[in-house]
Amino acid sequence: MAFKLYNAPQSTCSQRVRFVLNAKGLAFEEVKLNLLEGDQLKPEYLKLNPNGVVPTLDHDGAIIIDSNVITEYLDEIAPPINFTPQDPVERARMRALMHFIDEMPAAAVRVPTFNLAFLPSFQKMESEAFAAMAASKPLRREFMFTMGQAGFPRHEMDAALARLRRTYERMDTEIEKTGGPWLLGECITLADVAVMPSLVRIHDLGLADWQDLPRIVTWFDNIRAHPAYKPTFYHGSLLSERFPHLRA
Ligand SMILES: N[C@@H](CCC(=O)N[C@@H](CS)C(=O)NCC(=O)O)C(=O)O
Repeated sequence: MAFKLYNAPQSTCSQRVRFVLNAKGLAFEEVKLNLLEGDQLKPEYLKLNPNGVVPTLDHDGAIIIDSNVITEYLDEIAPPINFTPQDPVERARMRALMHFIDEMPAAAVRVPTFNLAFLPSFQKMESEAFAAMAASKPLRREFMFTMGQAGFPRHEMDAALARLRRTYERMDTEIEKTGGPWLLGECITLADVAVMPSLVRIHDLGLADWQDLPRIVTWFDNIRAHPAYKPTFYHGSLLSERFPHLRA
């Protein structure tokens, strides 16, 4: 089996897939796209992924897109290390959480990410070049225009951080219900993998506000101690490692 992963080191969606590949011990060739330079919008890449986003998995020529779809695919084709419960009801719970995660933290985390890390690069662009780049994004056109070159206003940042806070509270409730330490109980699942990069990102941006939720503190320690964590977050995967202004 040959795997080629089109992705970006700092991309939270890519980090989900790298984590599962690493956990399963599957060797993969990594094609790194420069998202700020628009590699994801080039015609040859759009043929693979018409959404113009990473990640994209090429498995022996079969093209699979969307990070949660890719992680489920990997779990189906590459046992025995498994991130999906056997019981259909538990499996449904995991998938419901994955939908919640894509709708809430995965979407919300883009606001502080773009405002704090990427905005300075966009502010250096001529306004016409910025508008053309934003307009060329199949999935994120409106997001880019809403941000503009002035950045998201304070109330959008606050709303995004509130949605993230509600995510930690929801995770806390799930862990309390199942007995933890993972979201669905004793075993780590794709739901934990799906939410992990959002918490890592918020922590890296210095915005983590879950210290009053000990179950989340433990969950975060546990996921960072997982053997797949280090190879997934190689140097350059954290925004603070790539953007010196974040460290200042
Ligand atoms: N639902 C997609 C979302 C992928 C996505 O938003 N990827 C981001 C990086 S995490 C991206 O490629 N952004 C490029 C851009 O905004 O132009 C997935 O989970 O794969």
